Amino acid sequence: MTHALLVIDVQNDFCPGGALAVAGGDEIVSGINALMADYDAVLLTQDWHPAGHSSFASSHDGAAPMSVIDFPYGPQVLWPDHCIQGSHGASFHKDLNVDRADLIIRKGYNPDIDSYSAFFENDHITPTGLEGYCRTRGIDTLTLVGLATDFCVNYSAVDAAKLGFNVTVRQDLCRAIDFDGSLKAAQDGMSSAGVTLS
Ligand code: VGL
Ligand code: ZN
Repeated sequence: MTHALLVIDVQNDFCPGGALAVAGGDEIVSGINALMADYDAVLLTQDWHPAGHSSFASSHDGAAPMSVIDFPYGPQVLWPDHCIQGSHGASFHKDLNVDRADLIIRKGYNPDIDSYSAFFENDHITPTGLEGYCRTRGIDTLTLVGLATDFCVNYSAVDAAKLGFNVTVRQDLCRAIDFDGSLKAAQDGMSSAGVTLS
């Protein structure tokens, strides 16, 4: 077994004070750092949007942040502007042990498609390349931590399970947006996909 720790989006914009702050987002950083030594590989994701990204409410006339509209690939939540490439908000939390990471994979750079999952963009077709990286390194088991439980962690965990990886989500080292029942829906979806929730 080759076991990787996949750390999802521990970035300033998802921490208190950020543009899309997740309550308690900064509380998980020291626990994540402490886990890193136990894994064969540490992989980080970084949400990385161009200014004017199509998932931003500000890109749609009159649309309120957190409203939902139909995109060619299905319903899409319209977010406040966040994680703009090169911005402070897109940077990792200052205490995250980035030096331990073997890989930093960026996602959400395609202006027309959002990308919650570390493996596929929200069209569920366009790969990020992470699957190939994991397979060529012989990584077969993934433990996920990070932000947000109900969006990027959830989508990443479900995709990983569908791809055949053994997947565990450490919920104590994740925090949720919990928008409109999204946390419960995510937990149910992850369980059905065969993800171990611990
Ligand atoms: C995320 C919403 C938009 C996340 C990223 O990291 O969960 N959520 N972009
Ligand atoms: Zn985003």
